[in-house]
Amino acid sequence: MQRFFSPAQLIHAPARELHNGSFTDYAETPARAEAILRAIGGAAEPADRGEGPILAVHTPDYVAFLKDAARLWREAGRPGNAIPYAFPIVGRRPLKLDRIDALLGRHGFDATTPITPDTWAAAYASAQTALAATHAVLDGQQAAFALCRPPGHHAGADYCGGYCHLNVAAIAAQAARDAGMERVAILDIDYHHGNGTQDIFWTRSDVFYASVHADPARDYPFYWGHADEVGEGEGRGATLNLPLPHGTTRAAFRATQVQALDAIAAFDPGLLVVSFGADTWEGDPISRFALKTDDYPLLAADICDRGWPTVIVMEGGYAVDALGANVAGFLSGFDG
Ligand code: SP5
Ligand code: ZN
Repeated sequence: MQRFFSPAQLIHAPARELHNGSFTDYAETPARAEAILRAIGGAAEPADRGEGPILAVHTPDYVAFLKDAARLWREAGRPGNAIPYAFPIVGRRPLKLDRIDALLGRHGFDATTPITPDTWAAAYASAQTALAATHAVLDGQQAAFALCRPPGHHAGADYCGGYCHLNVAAIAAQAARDAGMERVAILDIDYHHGNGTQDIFWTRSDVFYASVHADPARDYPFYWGHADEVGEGEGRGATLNLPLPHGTTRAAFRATQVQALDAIAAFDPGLLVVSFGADTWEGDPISRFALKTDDYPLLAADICDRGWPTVIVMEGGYAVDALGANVAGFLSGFDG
């Protein structure tokens, strides 16, 4: 399987994140990507396809914000990385404020996603990596892997959050649509619900979004991913949420993924994007499922067996020492 990664993705390295009321080490570290890269034996550098495919998903205001935020933060006299502290909760007017703290809250939904002077360049490279894998599949490969990092599925059209800045799965899916693929499906099997991906395609019938994730009644991102969220307008029925309880092991996860795959089969996509997170692993430091390393090849084979041309993009997974084996194991399920 072709694999893509750009070294520029490593330069985003926030020092700390707000966690349970204190600052702790940032969980989404460059070491994650390095561990995966070692385990899969390297990856090809993506071509640069420019900002067009990013702006096909994200708003110009938001892209400008990602580029400017670290500079505005520094100009306001702040040390360290930019982090929001005030948020315009649902119902606030869309004011044209330019104060850095107002912008951070307007374009971010949590305080765990710091922006550094290198965030834009790394997120841009992560998006190019997703696009390279997408074009490999559009050009005839059966499957390709994008070692995306920073990840993407918590990022919406105009907001960041959950360690995500640009929604790489959405950028991949939209690029496939723009290349003429009529129906594209996204299967999200990260531990967390992909709220950004859901929001981006919420009212659309051409991109089906199915997610297996920790019940948001108990777990981040809380406000999205409940089973009764099915899309709206033309998108009604093109969103499928399958929440699972803490402690979920292989049998329940696999059966639920089959449910998602059956719904995707009914949609009949020409291309599948898999948002793959290894934070479903039993030892993940911030998650509460109990999948084993041996489960990943099997879960991947269930996806592979459906026969859809498949782009795999990397999302979460924070047990750095186990990450390489878990990701390499998942990819091996596509080689069978
Ligand atoms: C892509 C992805 O998996 N994002 C996950 C975001 C989860 N954020 C909420 C949990 C924050 C836990 N912070 C742990 C800090 C450890 N130092
Ligand atoms: Zn996750």
